[in-house]
Amino acid sequence: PHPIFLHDYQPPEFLIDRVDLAFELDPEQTMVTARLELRRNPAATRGDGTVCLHGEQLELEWIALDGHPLNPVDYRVERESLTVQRVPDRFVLETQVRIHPAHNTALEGLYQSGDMLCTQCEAEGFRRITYFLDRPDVMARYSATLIADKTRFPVLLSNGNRVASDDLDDGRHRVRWEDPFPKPSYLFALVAGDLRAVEDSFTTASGREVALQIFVEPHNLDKCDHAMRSLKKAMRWDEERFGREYDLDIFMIVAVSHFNMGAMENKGLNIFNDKFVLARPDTATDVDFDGIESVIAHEYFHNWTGNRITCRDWFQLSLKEGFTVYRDQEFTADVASRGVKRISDVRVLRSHQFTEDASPMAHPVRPDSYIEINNFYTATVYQKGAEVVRMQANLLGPEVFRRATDLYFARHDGQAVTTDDFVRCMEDASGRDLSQFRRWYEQAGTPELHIQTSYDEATRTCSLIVRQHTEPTPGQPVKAPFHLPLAIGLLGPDGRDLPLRLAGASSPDAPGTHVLELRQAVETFHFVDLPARPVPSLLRGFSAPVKLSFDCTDDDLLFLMAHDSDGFNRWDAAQTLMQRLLLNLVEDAEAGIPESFFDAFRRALRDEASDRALLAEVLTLPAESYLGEQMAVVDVDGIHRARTTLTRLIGERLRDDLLAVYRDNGESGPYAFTPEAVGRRALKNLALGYLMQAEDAEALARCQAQFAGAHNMTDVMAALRLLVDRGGLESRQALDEFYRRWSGESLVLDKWFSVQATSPREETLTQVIQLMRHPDFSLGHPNRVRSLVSAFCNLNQVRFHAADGAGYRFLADRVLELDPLNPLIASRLVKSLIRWRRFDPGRQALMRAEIARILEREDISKDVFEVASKALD
Ligand code: HT7
Ligand code: ZN
Repeated sequence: PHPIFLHDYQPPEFLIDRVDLAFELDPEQTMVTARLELRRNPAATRGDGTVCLHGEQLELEWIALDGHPLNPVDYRVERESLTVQRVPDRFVLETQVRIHPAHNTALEGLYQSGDMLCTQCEAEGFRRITYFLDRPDVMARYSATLIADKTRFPVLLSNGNRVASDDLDDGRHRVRWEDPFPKPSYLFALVAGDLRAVEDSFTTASGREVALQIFVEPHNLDKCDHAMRSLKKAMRWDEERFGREYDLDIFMIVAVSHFNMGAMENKGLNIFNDKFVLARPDTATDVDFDGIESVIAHEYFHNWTGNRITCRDWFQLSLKEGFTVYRDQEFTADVASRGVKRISDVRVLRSHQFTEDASPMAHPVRPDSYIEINNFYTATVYQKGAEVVRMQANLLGPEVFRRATDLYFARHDGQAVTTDDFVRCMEDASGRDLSQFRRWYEQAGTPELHIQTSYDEATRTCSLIVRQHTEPTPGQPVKAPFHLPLAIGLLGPDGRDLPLRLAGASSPDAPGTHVLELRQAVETFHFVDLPARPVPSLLRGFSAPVKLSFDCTDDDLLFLMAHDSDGFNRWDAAQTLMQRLLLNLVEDAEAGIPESFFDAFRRALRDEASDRALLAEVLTLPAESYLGEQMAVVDVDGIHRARTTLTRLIGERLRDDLLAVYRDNGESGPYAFTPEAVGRRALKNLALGYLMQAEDAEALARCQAQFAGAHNMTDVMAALRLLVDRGGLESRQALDEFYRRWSGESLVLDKWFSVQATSPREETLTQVIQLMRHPDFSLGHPNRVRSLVSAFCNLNQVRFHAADGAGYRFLADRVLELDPLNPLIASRLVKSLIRWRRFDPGRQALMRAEIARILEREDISKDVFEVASKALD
C-alpha cells in the first residue's frame, strides 16, 4: 500500500451537479442505479478525455453515457475504479451495480445491522454503494428512491425531504427523498427497517417548525427521552451561541446496534451507534447520559461545521472535527459544569492525545500523508484540533471570535475548504497575524514548557523564564517554536490573586488571570510591585495543550489545591501532588505518605460547600496509565502496587469521613441527570471505592446493598465493579444476577463484559478468553468487541502488560481474526501495541514480536498494515 500526500492535492477533473439514486433493497443483494450529471471542472489543471470513478466491491450490471449503453471497449473496471474513455465536457452517466449488504462485515457502505439496512459513507464508504467521484470536494444535489419489501422494511429513510411514496404490486413499496442542499458523498445515508419513532418538534429562532424524529427498534422506544431533550438543547444553544439555525424541515436520528464509531452526521439523517441514543436511568450510567448529550450535540453541530461547510480533502478533517469538538465541549460546559468539563476534557487529551503524539503514529492536526484515512480519526485530529480552535478563541476573545466564526460561515457556506481558510477568517476578523500560530496545524508533538520562577525581594519582582521545546516526531526531526497563550495568576500569602503588572506596563491588570503570548523558544517575563514571594498558578484552565513542568514544592501544591481561584489548577495541583506521592511509592514501596496529604484530603472531604463533582475529580488518584506516562520506563507492576496501596491507606486512614460522605450523598428521590446529582453519585461511589480497598466490613455490606437495591445503573455498576475487583463468591453471585436481569439488553450486557475485562485480578485474561466463547460474544459486533477485547487491552494496564506477554498474544490473535471481517476495528486494536518503546526490554521484545507476527500475515488490510508497519519503523 502507498501513502497519499497532501502536497499532491489536485482539484477534481469533473464535478457532479446532480445524483439520482434508486435502490432495490434486499440484504442478500441490492441493485443500485445511479444517474450522474457530470461536467468538466473549469478549475481542473489536467484532463485526458477520460473520467475515473471510485468503486469497490461493486458488480457492474450495465452502464450508459447520455442514454447510450457503452461497449466494453469504452470503459475499464478495475478493483477500485471504473474508467470511461472519450467523455464529452458535459454528460450523463448511468450505472447499475449489485451489492451484498448482508455480507458486508466491514460496516462501510450499505450493510445489515440486526434486521435493518443502513449506510456508513464517511470517509470512503460511498464507493462501496455506487461508482462515484467519492471525494469531499465534489458536492452534488441528491435524490434517492428506495424500494423494499413493505413488511420487512416499512420505514425507508434518506437525506432531505420525503417527496413521494407509493405501494408496488409485489408487496414492495417505494419512497423518494430529495435533499435540496449540495453535499459531498460521505454525507449520503439511507436506512430501511421495521422502526418506530419518537417525535417532537422545534421552532427555530426565525420561527420555522422543524419535525424531530428518533427512530429505534420497537422495544427501545422507552429509551429515547434523554436523546430528544439533548437534541433540542443543542439546537437552541447553536442558535444562541453561534447564530446557527437548522435548515431543513425535518431532522432524523436512527439508532443502530452495529456501528464502527460513535455516530455519523449525514445530512438530515444522523445515524448513531445505539449506545449514544438509548438511555433509561436503570439501563444507562451518568457517563452514558453524558456521552449521549454530547454526541447528539456534536453530530447536530456538524450540520454547519462539516455539512454546510465541508472539507476540501481528508487532510483537512480537523476543519470539521476539531471545530465541532470545540463546539460540543463548549455546549457541555454551558449546560453542565464548566470546571468539571474542562477537567474531563484535559484528562482525555492527556491520556489519549499526548500518548499518541509520543507514539510512532504521531501526526499533525492536519496530517500530511496517510495510507488509510480511517486511521486518522484520532485524538490528535479531534481533541488537539479542538484545543487549537480553543486557543484561537482565547487569543481573539469572545466577541471577536464570534465575528470570526460569523465570517467563516458567511464566506464559505456551500464550499469545501481547508484549515487554512478557517485561520484566515480568524485573521481577517481580528486583524491579527496568525502565521506562526499555523504551526499548530503543521507540527506534530506535544510542546514541553519548562518554567523557572524566582522572586527578588529587593526589586519586589517575580521573574518567569519560560522555555518551550518539542521532541522530534516521525518525519519531523526539528520543530520551530509555537505561538501559544499562557494564562497565569500569582497568589499572595493569603491565597488571593495579586494584581499583575508586567515590567514596563503603565498600569497593573486587575487581580486575576493574565494571558502571556509565547512565541520564542526562551522568553522571560518580569512581574513587578509584588510585596512578597507569590505562588505562581501557571497554565490556568489549561490554556494550551502542552506539558508543563515548573519548580514547585509539595507545599506550593497544597497551597494551590486549597486556594487557587482557577478550579482547573486546584485539580491539577492535587493531581501533581498525588502523582509525586505515587511515583515515590513506585520507587520505594516503604516510602511514607506525609500527614499533610491526609489532612488536605480530610479537609476536602469535610468541605460541604464545594461542588461535589469537582471534589470527586480532585480526590481521584491519577490512572495507572497516566502514571506510566510520567516514568522513563513504565513500571507496570510497581504502579499497580503503589496505586492499590495508596487507595487502601486512604480508605483506612479516612474511614469515618469517607463513610460520612457515602451516607450524606445517598440517593433520595427519583434519578435526576443534573450536575448536582451526578456529582453526588460520583463522590459517593469514589468514597465507597476507597473503603472497599481497605477491606472494610461495613463497606462490603453497603456495596452489596447498593448493588441489590439501586434503581439507577450508575450506582449498580459502581457497586458491581467493586465487587468484581474484590473477587470471591460475592463477585460471582453479583455477575450472575446481573446477567440474569439484563441479558436481553445488549448495551447493558456490554457493561457485564467490560466490568470483567477491566478487573485487575490475576485471573482476568483467562476470564476474558472464556468470555470470547460466551454465546453473547461476537466478533461481528463492534460494541461487544470494544466491551471485551478493547476494554482489556486499553483499560487494564496491569493485566494487558503482563510480563509473560500473554496479553499481547491475545491481542494479536484478535487482530488477525478481525482484520478480514472489519479492518477499521482491527486497526484500532493494533494501536494498543505500538507504544512498545515505553516498556522494559522484555516487554518490548514481546510486543514487537506480536506486531511482526501481524505484519507477516498475507493480505493484511491497509488499515492494519499502516499502523503495524509504522510501529516498527
Ligand atoms: N464524522 C464521523 C466520523 C466517522 C465515522 C462515524 C461512524 C462510522 C465510521 C466513521 N468514519 C468516520 C463521526 C463524527 O466525528 O462526528
Ligand atoms: Zn465529528
